Amino acid sequence: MTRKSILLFITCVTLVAANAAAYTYVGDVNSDGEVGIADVTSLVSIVLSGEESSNVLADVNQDGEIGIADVTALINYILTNEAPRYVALDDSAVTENAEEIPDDDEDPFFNDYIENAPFTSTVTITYDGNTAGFTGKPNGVTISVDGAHVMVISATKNVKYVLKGSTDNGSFKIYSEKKFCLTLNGVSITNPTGAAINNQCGKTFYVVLPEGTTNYLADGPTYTEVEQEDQKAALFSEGQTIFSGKGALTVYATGKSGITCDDYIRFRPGPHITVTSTANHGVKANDGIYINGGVLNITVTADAVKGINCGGLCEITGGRTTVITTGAPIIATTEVGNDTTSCAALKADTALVITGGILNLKATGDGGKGINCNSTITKTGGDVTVVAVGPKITAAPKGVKCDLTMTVSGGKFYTYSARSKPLDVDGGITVANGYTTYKTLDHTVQIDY
Ligand SMILES: [Ca+2]
Ligand SMILES: [Ca+2]
Ligand SMILES: [Ca+2]
Repeated sequence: MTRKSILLFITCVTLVAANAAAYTYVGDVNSDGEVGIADVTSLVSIVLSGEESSNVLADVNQDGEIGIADVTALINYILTNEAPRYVALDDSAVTENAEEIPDDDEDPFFNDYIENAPFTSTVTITYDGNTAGFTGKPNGVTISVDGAHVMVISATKNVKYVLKGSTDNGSFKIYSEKKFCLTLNGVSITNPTGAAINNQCGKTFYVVLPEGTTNYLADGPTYTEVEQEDQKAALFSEGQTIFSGKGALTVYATGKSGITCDDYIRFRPGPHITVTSTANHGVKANDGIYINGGVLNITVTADAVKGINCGGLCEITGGRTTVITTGAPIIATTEVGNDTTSCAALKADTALVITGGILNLKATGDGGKGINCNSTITKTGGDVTVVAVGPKITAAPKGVKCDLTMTVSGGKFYTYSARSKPLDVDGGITVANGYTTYKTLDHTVQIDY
């Protein structure tokens, strides 16, 4: 069968879709799945009562308070049929895809799967306040402990390091000649002067979160730098970093980014990972980000930062990823004029490919974008919701900005911008046959079926 594609022009209104009950809409004050006059009645009664309300959908203009301005905003949404979807962090369970684990060692990603990497010796490191201890050190591994700061130097193969306990002034730093496994077995590490985890090994780095464990990693506001060494995040790795397991990890960064890798990052199905940075990016990788599953909640609040910042292929095949970014642009004056860098929930320097999973993105700052892609966007599946609700002061808060072409041949796609273009694709959009529902209003573009 030939796949006949049709072009969707943003100016062309084909069909106006009813708000699907599967999504939550700002202004649905009575939570009946649609935004209508009944919500005005509910909202007015909240406003008139003068009492505090925890109903986040009643804060229609999303300014953090509920008042008469929200009634005006709600009526406007009803008149234009353009209430935006409500995007919030979501730690509930997600339906995961079955994983295909490559068993051919010629497969380029064979080494991403810990199932293909036997670990024959285990070092257990236990943090306890201002101290740390270890057991099980094999030959070829040197461990030095300074307070609760642990440094490992290893030339040995097949070593697994298991971290547990808690410290407010500690870290785990490793130089290894071989790939290794780091199991976070209910550990809490805050390093006030640098990364909580600092992996200087360029080989595969397996981060395993065992089911039932909760883990916490935090940096501090000021890093003590080491010359000719990178230390870019609360969890930093030189080598490709693979997250697996069914446990939970919270990363809280106030000095730099949350998770940064100078190679690529893969999130396998299973983990619940929450990343917050008040200083820089949420998750950044130089060579690629693969989200195959898990629950990923990212919040970034700083100027010009990105929730997900990907220097290589960004591929989303499963799981549920939610990103909320807040921050103003940074304007640099150059010889040719001003260069403005805005926040984005997801920034892709090369191709963005979405084949499955749920992706919920929200940008709230001046000029903050949902997706900013320097290359092509290819969407063959998955459910994508993007809202840009920030003001347009020095930059345009676009929902999706794509420098090349965008192709949609599967899944659902929704983008909203309160004060700029919801969808701005320089090279044109191609939507495959079979899509029956398009909604293209002033602030909303929806490609659905
Ligand atoms: Ca309603
Ligand atoms: Ca409000
Ligand atoms: Ca580096």
